[in-house]
Formats: sequence, C-alpha cells, structure tokens
Amino acid sequence: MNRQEVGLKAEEMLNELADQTRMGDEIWRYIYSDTEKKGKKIIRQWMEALGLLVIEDQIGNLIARKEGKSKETIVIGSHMDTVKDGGKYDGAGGIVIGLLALKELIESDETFDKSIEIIAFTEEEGSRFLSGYLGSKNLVGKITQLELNDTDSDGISLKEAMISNGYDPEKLPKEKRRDVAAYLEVHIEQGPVLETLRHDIGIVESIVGIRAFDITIKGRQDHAGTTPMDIRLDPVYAASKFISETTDYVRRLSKTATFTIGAMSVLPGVSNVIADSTNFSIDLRDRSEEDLVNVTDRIYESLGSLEEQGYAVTIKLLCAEEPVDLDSRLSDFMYDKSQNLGLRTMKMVSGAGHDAQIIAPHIKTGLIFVPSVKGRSHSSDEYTKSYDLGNGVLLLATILKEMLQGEFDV
Ligand code: HGY
Ligand code: MN
Ligand code: MN
Repeated sequence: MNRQEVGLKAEEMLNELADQTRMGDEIWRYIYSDTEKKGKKIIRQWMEALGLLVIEDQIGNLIARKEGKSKETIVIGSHMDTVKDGGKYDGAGGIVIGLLALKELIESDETFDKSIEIIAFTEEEGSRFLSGYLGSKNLVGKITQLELNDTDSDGISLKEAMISNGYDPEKLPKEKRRDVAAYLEVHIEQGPVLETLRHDIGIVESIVGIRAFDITIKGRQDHAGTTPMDIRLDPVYAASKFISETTDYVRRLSKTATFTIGAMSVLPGVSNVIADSTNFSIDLRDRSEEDLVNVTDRIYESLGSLEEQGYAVTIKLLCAEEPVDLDSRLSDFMYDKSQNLGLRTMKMVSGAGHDAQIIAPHIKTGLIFVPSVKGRSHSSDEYTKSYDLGNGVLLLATILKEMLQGEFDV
C-alpha cells in the first residue's frame, strides 16, 4: 500500500464530505439534519463502491457489511456527526480510514474467517440531543427513556424526531448485538500529545468519564440603575461566582480533571436590566470516577446554597459516562503491530469522549489515535496531515487482516 497516496485519498474524501455538509460556512451534521442526510448519501456511495451491503439500523446508523465464513463480526467505524462549527476530521476521519483499510483488504481478495462491518454512527457529539453517543448506544442496546425523552433546542424529543424521520422507537434493541466480537475505532487525537512527543500513533488505554449538566439560575429581574447592589438577586453574578469557585476547586483537586462552561445565555439579555435568569452548560471530565463524584457533589452543594439566598436553581444531568479502560490484550496487540510497522507508537489516555467508550464495557474495544496538528479540534482549524491519515489506514488494515483471519483470537 502506498501510504502517501492513501493518505491523500483520505484527505480528498474528507474535503468532499466537509464541503457538501456545511450549514452556511460552518461544518455541522447532527442527527436527522439535512446535512447529515447529505453526508450519509456520500458515505453510502463510498461503501457501495466497495461492493458492501449497506443498511441503516433502527436509529439511523449507516452499516456496511462484508460477509466472512462465520457470522462472528469485527466492527470498525466512528461517528458521522459533528459539533456545531466543527472540523473535517473528528469522527469522519475514522470512517474514511476504515473504508480505505477495508478497500486494501477487499482488493487483496482474501476470504475472511470473520465478517466485517463498518458503521457510521449518528449523534455521538450530542449537538442536537445532549445525551449524545446515540448511535453507539444503539449498538449495545442502551438507548433508554432518558435518551428518548431528551429534547432539542426546539423542544422536540428524540422519540418525536425518530418518528417524524421514519424510524420506530419501539424497534430499538434492548440489548447489545451478540455477533460482534470486537470494535476498533481510529480517531484523531484532538489534543497536542502525539505531535509534541513526535509520535505517529496513540494506542488508547483508557477514556475519561464525563458528566454533562444543563443549569438554570433564576434571580429577580430589576432596574440596573435604581436597584442597590446589596438587595439584588442577580443570577449572572451568582453564576459567575459559582463558575470561578468551582473552576478553582477542580484545578486544586486534580491534574487531569477538566471543567468547561461551553454555552451560556442570559435573559432577557438587555444591558440596563438585572437579568431574570441565566442558563449554562457544564462539561466535567476526569479519569477518576471518585473525583468526578467529588466535583459533582460540590456542584450540587454550591448551587444548593444559592437557593438559600433566594435564587431558583434547576440542574439537569444530561450525560453521565464512567471512565473506561479498553481491552489491554487488544491494546498490546495493536501497539506491537504499530511498532512492527516502524510507527512511533505510545499508549495514552483519551480526554475526549468516543463511541468506543460506550461500546467498551460490552464488547472488546480498541481505539487508535492519529495526531492532530497543534492539538486543535472542535474547530474549523482542526487538521490532520495526509501522511498521518495514511499511517492510520496502514495500521488498521494490518490489524484487521490478522483479526479477520483469526490470527489474533479475539
Ligand atoms: O465531547 C467529546 O469529547 C466528544 O467529541 N463527543
Ligand atoms: Mn468530538
Ligand atoms: Mn469524535
């Protein structure tokens, strides 16, 4: 395989997918959006060009399959959705690398002991439904009422969105697929470690746990000029104090925890009015479940004390994923394969969430990182060099060949 050529082909495919699925000048694909539908058409063409049988599952994941001698299946893939104003590589990079690795294997005309599927998962990011990871949750039968009742910014529930897009919530599986022997995902690192340490490949050993909240603090709307400072119930002031105190607390508690307020709004949002309410998101992550619980308790405590001061506080827990260790035998096997290919390889922890994290507790899972230039991601500056995309294809094809031929007994 000519790594450079394959890497350039991957880059060309990612450019096409990005350019065809912009909303205005932003890349944004979310579940059942027109841009996701357009993206699916492109990915389906790529899958069908490999001669694969392509179907959609109960929630809208795109699944392409090549039968092997046995029904036991190796699944590869990643997510086809993006964050709002996202990059070209997050998710889609793993789908394209998977397709090009599969193309190498199909062209080598081998018949495989196991079957193989490549899946383009929907709504990993949760940019429409904040519970997120919906496609991979469907693979393991973990879509519950919590997800089905989750509502988007227009108040439409996932259940209603499924029905209006022709999917039947009643048909969602209640348990994991029994025929999947292993899941492998290639993903951009979305951080600076591989580039800084000048490595080609990261083999992920564990993925941080995540807690996502939606918080509303309601105070008392008043005149900005005539209301003395000491009798105000200003929700923006209360929120800012909570955010800075909790940020400092997280910094003191752990070197690996992250606490992010990515979205914030103020109502009625007028400069000469003390706000009625403020609404904001919390994204809390750490590799230690104990520290996640510790900070979560602190969040409830701090916001609870605002109620005693007269504020009304609503806390919605949107997503709670535990830290996950990936299969060590599979990681060791992938590490060795990567080293044998002459790729500078290191083991690492993922600070980003992935479909792999949802699947890992139920199915043997491996996660491979390729470098992100300057560690940038969830931004239009996201970039991975074609050379590194080519390495991802080479490594995945090498690993898959052994797994499909039963030389690595999953
Ligand atoms: O938020 C994350 O880490 C992932 O991109 N969903
Ligand atoms: Mn992402
Ligand atoms: Mn991702």
